[in-house]
Amino acid sequence: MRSYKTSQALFERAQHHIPGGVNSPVRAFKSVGGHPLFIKRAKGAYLYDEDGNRYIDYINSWGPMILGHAHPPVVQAIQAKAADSTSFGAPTELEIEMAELIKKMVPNVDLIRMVNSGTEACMSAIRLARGFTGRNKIIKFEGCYHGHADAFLVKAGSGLATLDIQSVPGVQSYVAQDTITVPYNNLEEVQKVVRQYGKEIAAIIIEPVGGNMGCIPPAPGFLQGLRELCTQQGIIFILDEVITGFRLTRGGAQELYRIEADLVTYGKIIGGGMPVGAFGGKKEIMERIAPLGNVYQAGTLSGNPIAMIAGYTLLNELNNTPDLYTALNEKSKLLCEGLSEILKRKGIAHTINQVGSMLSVHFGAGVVRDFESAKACDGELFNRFFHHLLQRGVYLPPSAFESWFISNALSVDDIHQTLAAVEEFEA
Ligand code: KE4
Repeated sequence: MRSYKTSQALFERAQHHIPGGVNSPVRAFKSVGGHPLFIKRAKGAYLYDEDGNRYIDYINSWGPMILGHAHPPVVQAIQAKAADSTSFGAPTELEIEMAELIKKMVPNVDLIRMVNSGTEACMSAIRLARGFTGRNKIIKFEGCYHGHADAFLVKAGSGLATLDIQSVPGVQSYVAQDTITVPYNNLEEVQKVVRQYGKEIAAIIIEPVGGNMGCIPPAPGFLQGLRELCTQQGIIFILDEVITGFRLTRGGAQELYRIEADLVTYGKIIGGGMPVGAFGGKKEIMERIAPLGNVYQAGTLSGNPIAMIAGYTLLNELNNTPDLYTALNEKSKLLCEGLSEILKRKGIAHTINQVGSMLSVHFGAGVVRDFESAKACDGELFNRFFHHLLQRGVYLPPSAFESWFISNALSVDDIHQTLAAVEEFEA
C-alpha cells in the first residue's frame, strides 16, 4: 500500500491558510473523496508526490503539458530569460514573435491580445462581443466552462459540476439573466432561443469539443449550424479553444472541424505551463479593443517575457515534432481500445468519448452527448475507479466532469501499465 502521510499532513496544514487547502477547487478531491496529493516534481509522463510515489499523469496540468513535464527546451528557455528580469510592463519583440507564430499556426486570427488566464481570455471576448454589437445577452451551453467570470457561472461544468454548484452566491441576478444556457449538441434549442431573442444576443460561446463535463464531441453539423445562425443574426461566434487549441491539431478545432470563429480564445498549452491566455480574431472586431478602440481590457503581466518564452518555445516544439498529432492520437486510441476491451469483458457498462488526445470514461449505458447524460452516469463508480487507479500509480482527473489529457511523453509501456491496473478493477 502506498503511503500518503506527507500529503495528508500538508493538506491539514494548507487548510489553515488557503480556502479548502487548494488554490483551485477541482484539485481538492472533494467529489472523489479522500485528500489531494501534494506534488513535489514531475518529469515527462510522471508526477512524484511528497511521499515519493510515482504516477502516470493523465491530467498534465489540465492540458498544458502536451509534450510532458519539464520539457527541456521549455525549462532552458525560461531559465535563460529569467536572468534578464521577469517582467518589464513594456512591449517586447518577443510578444510580436509570439503573435506572429500563433497567426501562422491557427486560422482566422488577424489580431490577438495576450492575457493571463483562460478566464480573462473568455471574459474579454464576451465584453468585446457586447461592445462591438451593442447587445447584452450571450448564449452558453450547459456543462461548458469558460472560467470563473460572473457571466459564465450559470450551469457550468468543471469544478461547478464537480461540486454541484448550480448557482453561485455573489453573481448578481441581472448578470445571470443575460446568460442564456442551452443543452450542448441541441441546435434546435439554440434556434428557438435565437428566434425569441435574436437581435439581443451579442455572442454564442462554446467549447468546440466539450472538455468540462468529461469529453463531449460536437454532433455532426452542430458547430456548422451555430456558425450559420451567427452569420444570419449578426451574432459573434466565439470558440473557446482554451483546451482544444494546439491540442487537437496545430490549428485547433477551427482546423479540425473547418469551422470559422469570429473570436477565439486560448489558454493552457499557449503558456507552456505558465499563466497565459489570449483572445483573437477578425480585425474589424479586435480593433475595438483599447487602446485602438474603446473596449477596455488590460493586464500588468500580460505578455510578460517568462510566460511568453515558455509558450513560444512550446508552440515551436509542437511545430518541430514530426507526426506529433498522429502519435498523440494513436496513443489515445490504444488506451481507449484497451480500456473498452477490459471494461466490456468485466461487464461494466461504460462509454468512452475521445477526440484526439482528450478523452473521458463515463460509467453507465448509452451515449454521453451533453451535460444531462454526463450527470446521469455512475459518479460513485467513477470515484472508486479513480482511487483504484491512484493506488496503483495512475493519476486521473479527480472528477468525472473533466477530460483526461494525453501527453506525447506517455509511452506504450505506460499505457500497458495503466491497462494492467484497470484489469484489477472490480466494479
Ligand atoms: P483558466 O482561467 O483556469 O486558465 O481557464 C478557464 C477555462 C476556460 N475555458 C475552458 C474550456 C477551460 O477548460 C478552462 C479551465 N479548465 C479547468 C479544467 N477543465 C481548469 C482547472 C481548474 O479550474 O483548476
